[in-house]
Parts: sequence; C-alpha cells; structure tokens
Amino acid sequence: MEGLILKGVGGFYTVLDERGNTYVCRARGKLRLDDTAPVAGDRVRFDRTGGEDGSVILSILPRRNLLTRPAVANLDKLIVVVALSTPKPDLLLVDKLLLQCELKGILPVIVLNKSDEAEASLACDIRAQYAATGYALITASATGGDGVPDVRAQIDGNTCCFAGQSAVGKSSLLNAVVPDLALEVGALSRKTGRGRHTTRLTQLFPACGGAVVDTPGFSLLEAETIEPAALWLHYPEMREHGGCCRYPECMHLTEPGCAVKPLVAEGSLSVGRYERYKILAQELTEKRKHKYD
Ligand SMILES: Nc1nc2c(ncn2[C@@H]2O[C@H](COP(=O)(O)OP(=O)(O)O)[C@@H](O)[C@H]2O)c(=O)[nH]1
Ligand SMILES: [Mg+2]
Ligand SMILES: [Zn+2]
Repeated sequence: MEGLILKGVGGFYTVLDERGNTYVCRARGKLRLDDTAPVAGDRVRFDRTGGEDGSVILSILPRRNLLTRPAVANLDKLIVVVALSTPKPDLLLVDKLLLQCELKGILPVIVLNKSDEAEASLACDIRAQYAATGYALITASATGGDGVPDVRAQIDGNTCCFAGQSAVGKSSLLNAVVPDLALEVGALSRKTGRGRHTTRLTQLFPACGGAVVDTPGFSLLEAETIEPAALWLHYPEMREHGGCCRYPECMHLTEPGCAVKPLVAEGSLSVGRYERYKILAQELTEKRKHKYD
C-alpha cells in the first residue's frame, strides 16, 4: 500500500492512506540504518499485514525536496509569515527563506499578518519591496479574518509549510484557515518580546485538499553551499535582467556595465531587497573563505 507520513515520534510513524485511514508503522530496519530515515511529508510504500502493531514502512518514494530542520519532505509551498506590528519584520530572514524556496523548488507565498494592528504604510512598503519578485503576497489578519480565504486558497491541494519569526502568528493563521485544528498559540513573552516556542513536533495536517505544517522556526541554509557568484540567480527580479550586463559573471555589485544596478537606482528594483542581497553575498563570500582556512 502507499501512504503519506503525517508524523514520526520515537520511531513510530503515522501513515495516511488514500482512503483516509491512518496506520502506525515502524520503519523497516534497512531504512532506519541508512540516513534515509522517513520524515513527515514522505510518500511511502507500507505493509500492514503484520497485524495489530506490525505495520511496516518498506520504502520511501522519491522526494521532490527535503528540508532538514524542520524535517519535512515534498513541500509545494512555503508560507512566509511576517507581522505588520510586533515582532518587527526581519526582511533579511524573509529573503533567506525565499532563497531556501528557490533552492528547493518550493513556491513561496508571503503573508503580511496582523493587518488589524498595522500602519498602512508598512504593508505598502513591504509589498513594494517584493513586487518585482512575482511572488504571491497576501495581507491578512488571523484574529480579524482579513485575507484568511486568500491563504486558504493558496493551500488548495498543496502541501504548505508555515514559516517565519516566532510570534508573527503562524499558528493563529493556521487555526483561522483550518477549522478544528486548534494549534497552541503563544503569547508574546513580556521579558524577551518574542513568542514562546509552542510548536515542537513536525506534523502534517490534512487540510483544504492538501496538507499544512506548522513550525516554531527555521534553520536556514545549513548544509547548502551556494556559490556567491550564483546567488543572484535565485532572485527572480535579477534573473530577468542579469543577462544584459557587460560581463556574464557580473554579480551586480561594483562591476562596470551592470544592467541591474541602474534599475535599483531608478527605483524599478527595490533598494532594500538589493541591499540585503549584498549582505547575503558578503556572508556567502565570508563562509567560502573560512572553508579553505
Ligand atoms: N492583533 C493580532 N494578533 C495576532 C494576529 N495573529 C496572531 N496574533 C497574536 O500574536 C501572538 C503570537 O501568535 P502565534 O500564532 O502563537 O505566533 P507563532 O509563534 O508565529 O505561531 C498571539 O498572542 C496571537 O494572538 C493578528 O492577525 N492580529
Ligand atoms: Mg506557533
Ligand atoms: Zn550586473
């Protein structure tokens, strides 16, 4: 039989079959020994002929993509949530998440949450920064209901993982989008101004013909080593124009004859997004240096 892993706890995996039945399975010994331990989101072949607690995952079907922290496979979309009030938006983190999406073949959707508490100008500013990327962008309020149907429409048959800073409202949005989900929502800690980490287990919840995953946070680009020279290729708005630079190896930093920089200067590409691109390019260059120390 084939199924979808919803979660794994202590070597026991909950597998959903096509008819909506769930089975608790162990992984076959061979799978446990390789580094190919099953994760939430994996499509698997399993055998439930072993009786009561004898269901066994035999093999993992090829993965479309795999994130390691959180451990989840086969994502269609990453819902990148930002708060328009508190915590203050960290757009460098947003750009890193978008980069992760580009690398893994996951479609990003940016959700500007807490619109009920927002200054209108902040939403406009962030929208303007990402307009040229072509990524979907939704303004929403998990508590007020604004934009919730638009978030729901993004799920529609897709496997979607919610990511972003602690306390931006990921769990609240999921609760608003998926009736009866009842995920735990954390209040902002008065001490740190950050949310409590209330989401631990990586679990897929079937919803809107697809599935959703909540996360407490995200580790970024841990194993990935991007060539600094190739970073810009993961920016859709630069990809569109970078072919017109004088030098094919142009990184759009200080090279003469660059076709991208004038677009930033004249305002057709976002200054903020470009400045953060430079920070990321710098970080990657530093990392590379240390690799050969
Ligand atoms: N005003 C307002 N508060 C929200 C909204 N969404 C979430 N919150 C609050 O923000 C805090 C953190 O929410 P939570 O869903 O736990 O954030 P998470 O850490 O990203 O999952 C809680 O106190 C929520 O009630 C919203 O749209 N508007
Ligand atoms: Mg949460
Ligand atoms: Zn250039």
